[in-house]
Amino acid sequence: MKIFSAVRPTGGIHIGNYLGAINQWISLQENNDCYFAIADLHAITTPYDQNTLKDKIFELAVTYLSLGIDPQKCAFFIQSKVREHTELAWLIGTIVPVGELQRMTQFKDKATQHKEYVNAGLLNYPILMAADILLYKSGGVPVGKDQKQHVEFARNAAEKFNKQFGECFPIPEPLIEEKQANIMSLKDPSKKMSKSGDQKGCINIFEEDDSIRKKIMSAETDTGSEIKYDLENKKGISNLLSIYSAFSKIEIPLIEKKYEGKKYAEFKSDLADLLISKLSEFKEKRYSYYKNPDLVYNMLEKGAEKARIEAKKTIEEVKQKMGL
Ligand code: LTN
Repeated sequence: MKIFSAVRPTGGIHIGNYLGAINQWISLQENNDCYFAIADLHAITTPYDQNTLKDKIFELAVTYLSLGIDPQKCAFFIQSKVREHTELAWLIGTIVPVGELQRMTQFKDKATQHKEYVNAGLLNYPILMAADILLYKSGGVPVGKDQKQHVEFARNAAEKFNKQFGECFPIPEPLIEEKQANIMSLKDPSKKMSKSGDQKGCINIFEEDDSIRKKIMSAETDTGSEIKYDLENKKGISNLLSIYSAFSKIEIPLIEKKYEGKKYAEFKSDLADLLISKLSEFKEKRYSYYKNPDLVYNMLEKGAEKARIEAKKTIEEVKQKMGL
């Protein structure tokens, strides 16, 4: 299946992000025709710093490559380097209703968050996203729940285009991983792990070893002493069990068995060892890419070349169908 997804270049990826979206991309690239983009054109619709945008894009590219995005298996590129994205966005913009754009929840949220910066690009964000997806005639779009409405918008646009100008686009499906482990804050296991505000509860994917150990050892646990998955009464231990399971690929009941009669501290110490060993591989890769930025930019350019081939074909077809 043809797959498209993208991520905005905002800093810092934590283990929750890794176990969520990124892992899904990494498994999809094995058996599908995947296009993965760094959505820099979307990033500029909210306030940003033009002096650091390039660094953020580079950091994101390095992060995804270090975690396992393989440019041999997918097209991994920077959105703005394939100009067909903006071209198709214009064309699609002429067939979608303004009312639908104004009703999008992300638009309303961001427009309230940044009252001084409600630009037309922010309103048109879903159009560009639909163009991203449709440009490759994608059938599947791995996204988080928050982006479902945007994929819905792309589906409507595709249907409308097909009806008005003749069959062209497959109707893309959102691929939302429902059974994904929800990784919670280590400090407050009733909240999602998040990099903003909650440094102690959050483990970055490139976190230093000492810091990983410290954060895991001081993670909030519950009263009692049993190492048992129980989301009602033992949120802290349950969260640590989820993390252990996700990184070791061992089912939770088997982990519970292994730690029967053992103390929290022993379990935590083993979990710290596990994370340190898993994340060390990512850190090594990151280091090697940072030493060789040309290699990274080369990979991204190769990805863009691959993407352009498909993109050009779609644009030609669309223009011809629209009578241009
Ligand atoms: N809006 C998305 C990023 C994004 C995207 C896309 C996702 C841009 N274009 C196309 C899926 C398909 C976000 O903020 N996560």
